[in-house]
Formats: sequence, structure tokens, C-alpha cells
Amino acid sequence: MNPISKIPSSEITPEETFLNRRFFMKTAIWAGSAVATGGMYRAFSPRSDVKSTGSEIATVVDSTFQSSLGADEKVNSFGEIAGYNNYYEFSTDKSAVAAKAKDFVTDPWSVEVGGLVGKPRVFGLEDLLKMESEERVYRFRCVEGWSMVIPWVGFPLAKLLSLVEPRSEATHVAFETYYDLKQMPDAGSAGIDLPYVEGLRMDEAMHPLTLLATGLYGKTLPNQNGAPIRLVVPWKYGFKSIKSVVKITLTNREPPTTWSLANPGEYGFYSNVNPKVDHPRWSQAKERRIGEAGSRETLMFNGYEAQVAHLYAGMNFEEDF
Ligand SMILES: Nc1nc2c(c(=O)[nH]1)N[C@H]1C(S)=C(S)[C@@H](COP(=O)(O)O)O[C@H]1N2
Ligand SMILES: [Mo]
Repeated sequence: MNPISKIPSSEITPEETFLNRRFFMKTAIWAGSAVATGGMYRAFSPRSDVKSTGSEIATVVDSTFQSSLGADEKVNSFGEIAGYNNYYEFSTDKSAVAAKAKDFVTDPWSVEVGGLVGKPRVFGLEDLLKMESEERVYRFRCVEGWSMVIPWVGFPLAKLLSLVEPRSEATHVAFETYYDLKQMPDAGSAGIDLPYVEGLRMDEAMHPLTLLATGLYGKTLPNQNGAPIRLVVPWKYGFKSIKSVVKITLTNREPPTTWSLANPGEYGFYSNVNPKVDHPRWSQAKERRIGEAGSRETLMFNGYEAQVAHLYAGMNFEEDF
């Protein structure tokens, strides 16, 4: 069986038909393994929770792992998601990233996972694609004030971490992006230190919402979206969702992160979406959903409060922002 995202993104079908077709694919795929993986089958089965969004697009709403989208929320188009990107290694111009990243080589690829683990391991691209298990339709909120709804394909980060057997001293997980000036000739003028680095607390990393994405819209992840594998942490501002990951290190201290290194007064380690704590230079109370006129209220933890608020009990978000 081919991993879901082996279909090249160039063979994209119109998004109006895609999700329905994916229901089919998934039904076929999971029917074959339902007995062996009963738990997973329940989690990803499209049989329940198919919701019409008022447009042609049907949305997979999995009540186990994601907050339902509101009746007025629809999935962004492939063109919107793959045409408006922050990926500073390629360009600081969001509409130029796709073209600049077009020839980025993402195969072969490997991700080195080590640090405070029992079984350090280098995962090749094939190993990673074989772990693809589900589609997650998530809200995605950039700290700059725009947002989208994105149908990712991937697998929980917890699944990969469990394979390397984290040691009990590990408190945090550090991530690093691929970096090569030859392939990223504009990276020198990005204005941030590279390689791009990010981090999560261990409990955040193990949370079932935290995804390693290997595709979107049922296709291979486009280069500009962080091919071949990127993190997605839907309750945090978009910059935590580090792209094109090559290294994952378990550690016993809070790892450095690119945006708080660049500007510690404006960007903290946690970066949880929070409409009540403004960025020093702008309000975070509202957002502009790409493709829509007007603005929307930003939701606490980006709408995932019920699933993640317990991780931060007692924390002062004005200080730990
Ligand atoms: N390596 C790397 N990862 C990155 C970035 C980047 O510039 N470099 N930008 C971040 C920011 S600010 C956002 S909003 C998201 C954008 O992801 P998208 O283009 O898939 O929407 O990627 C994040 N991950
Ligand atoms: Mo962002």
C-alpha cells in the first residue's frame, strides 16, 4: 500500500471533489487494517462526523482529536494554502515562497532523533511516510493575524517519540529545520538566525493534537509548506510549526526558539494562541481568515481550549507568553 501522500501534489484534483474522494480512499485503506488497528480505525474513520460546510467541501470532523469547525468555517483552498506562506529560508515575501522553493530537494531525506532517548534513530523518508495514519482538519493561526483551515495528512508526533523511547529526564523536545544556502540562496537576507529552531515541552509534544504533517489535501506536502515533513501544533501561533524538519532532540531544558532569539520581548517560548494577550505591536483579539472578507474573533488556544487548557493550569500568560 502506498502511503497516502505519495500522490504528487502536481496531480492535485479540484478541492471541491477531493475530500469526498479521500473518504473513499480512507475507507478502503482502513477497511484492510481495521482488525489489526481497531483503535486507530475508530479515530480516523470517516463514517461519522461528516459535516457539510455550506460550500461544496465536506469537512472531516473528528470529535476525538479536534474541535469541530463552526458551521460558518470552511476549509481553505489548496491554492490559498500553497500560495501564501511564511518560509523565511526561501523568501520573506509570502507570495514568492512557492516559486523560490520549487526545486528544493526533499527526497532523499532523513530525520535524526536523539538526545535523552533509549533508542536514538535516523528515520528515512520511507519510514516516515509509512507512519502516515490520518487526516486532521485544523485551524491555523499566524501571529501576524491571518488564519486558515488546513486539511493536513500525517501522524501524531507522539507515535515517533514512542519509537525512540524517551528517557524520564527528558522535559523538552527541540526541532531543527534543514539549512543549505545553496538550495536557499535568499536565506542570508531572511533577518533571522538559521537554521530555524523550535521547541515544545514534553507534554505538549506528546499531546494527541500535535502532528507531524507529511501531506495536505491528501497529497504530498508542497515544498513551500515544509516538505517532506513539518510540525503542526494547532493551538499555538504558526511559527511554532517548524518546517522541513531534519533533527529532533529530547533534552532536559527549554530549547532556544528562532523567534524568541530574534525578539524575546515580542515572542515567547509558549506562544499559545490567546486573544487576551496582545503582541506588543498589535492586538491578537481578531484574525483575518484568508479568503474571507472582514475579520473573526480569535479563539482561546485557537479553539482547542477543551483539549489543551489543562496543560497550562496555573500559568500566567502575561509572563509566559
Ligand atoms: N523553517 C521554517 N519554518 C517555519 C517558518 C519559517 O520561516 N521557516 N515560518 C513559520 C510561520 S511564521 C508560519 S505562519 C508557518 C506557515 O506555514 P504554512 O506556509 O504552511 O502556512 O510556518 C512556520 N514554520
Ligand atoms: Mo506566522
